[in-house]
Amino acid sequence: MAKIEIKVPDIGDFKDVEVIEVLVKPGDKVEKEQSLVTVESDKASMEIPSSHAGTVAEMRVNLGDKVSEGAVMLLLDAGEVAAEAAPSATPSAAPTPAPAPAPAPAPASAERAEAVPAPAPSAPKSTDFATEMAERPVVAVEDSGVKPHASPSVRKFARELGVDLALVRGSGPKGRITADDVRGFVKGVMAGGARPAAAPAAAGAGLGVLPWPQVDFAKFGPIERVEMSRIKKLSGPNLHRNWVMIPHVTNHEDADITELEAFRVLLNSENARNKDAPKLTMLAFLIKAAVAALKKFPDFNSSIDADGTAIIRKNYWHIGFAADTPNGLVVPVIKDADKKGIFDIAAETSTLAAKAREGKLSPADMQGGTFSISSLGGIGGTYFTPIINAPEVAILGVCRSTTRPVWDGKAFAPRLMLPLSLSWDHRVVDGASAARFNAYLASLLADFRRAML
Ligand code: CAO
Repeated sequence: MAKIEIKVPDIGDFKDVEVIEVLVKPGDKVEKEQSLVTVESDKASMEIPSSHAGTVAEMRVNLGDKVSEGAVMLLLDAGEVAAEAAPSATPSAAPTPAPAPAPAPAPASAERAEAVPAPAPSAPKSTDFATEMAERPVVAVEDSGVKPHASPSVRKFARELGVDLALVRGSGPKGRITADDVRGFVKGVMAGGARPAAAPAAAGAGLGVLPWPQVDFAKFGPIERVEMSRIKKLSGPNLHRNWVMIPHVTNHEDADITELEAFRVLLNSENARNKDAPKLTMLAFLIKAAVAALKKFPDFNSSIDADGTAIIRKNYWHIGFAADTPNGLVVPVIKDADKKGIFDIAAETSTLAAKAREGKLSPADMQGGTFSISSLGGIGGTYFTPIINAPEVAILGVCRSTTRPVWDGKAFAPRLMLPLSLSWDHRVVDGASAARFNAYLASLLADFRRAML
């Protein structure tokens, strides 16, 4: 029987990366594209699939080994399937996959999303191995310490069981959560035992809520089943966790942006003939103003430490902004927004928003955020309650500005008012600070010269 060497394909930036999980053993039957091992760099982890179907004859990698493209992972007795795939008598020769395309885009990071979904769920499902590689979720490893440490397959397993990994104590190396830990957790919950606490908010009893209603909707009328996009499937559990685990409060405020909007329109009209000048958006001013407010109120630019006993203030200001895409919500991040001018920020938000819509954001585009802004100003609405993008502790929601009569002490004057909604984590911030933050932010937008101070 032909033995085929199954090698590590082109996995982009993953070079000399550690094997953190071996998912098969000699004698196992594997399907083409079944995951064989998980590798992890300092930034992310990825499962490597098999390029062929067959039976594992011999493992060539062990836990802890370092591998790069071309390393032989295992030998496969490929039988007839392989004979067809590799008609030359040469043993080995897993096909060399084409270079993996751009890194899998878009974790819907209203979490530093755990898994980064690949784009374009509407595209026909590819059977091409290289494309499959590119579509595999890359799991971003966050540096906050809050994120549970687990391989993609364990995350998938936990998702299937509806287990929040933040609640599971990892028994693997460096506290990594294994599949057995997830099983043990489920058994513990089913037996009514105490939950093993891991994350700061994990202690305490379960929510004890009723099971989700199971309804046969077709009994009541015609229905249509629409599969969720990958981004939605991945962002949903993150949003749910953030909503359930963070004690959210939202403060609302109105900012008088009459002068700022006039200034923005003036600058855009001055630059109308300059093709290289980016269009200035209110979002760019908001990002700059938010940085100034975060500098004045540093607790809003922080995260809770993994053990829940300290606040990690960040002396960098990376501002995420929610971008609406055909496949769902993603949050690209403007890094070092404090060091950039308004025109640069406007250009970067425009580039990142376009990449988001095309499903081309890389994991790096969405990592490291310290505070987020969700602007619905181009769409409408008055106020809303944005969900905090953990492990951040606050998020600013912005709605459509409207001209309203505002009392100036002597008379009503028409003023352009921008509704701001700040959601904040009550474990870190209190209501008075939030009100001060909002009032300060509004004062900056009312007189933008103050943002330069
Ligand atoms: N008030 C009034 N008008 C506003 C405004 C505001 N607060 N914000 C933007 N506008 C106007 C813009 O000036 C622009 O008008 P013109 O074309 O006449 O100049 C128009 O609305 C469209 O703006 P935009 O939304 O395309 O651009 P933006 O820079 O303001 O926002 C982006 C970019 C990426 C934030 C936006 O496209 C987007 O995706 N928003 C949705 C975010 C979202 O889904 N949040 C919800 C998260 S919770 O599910």
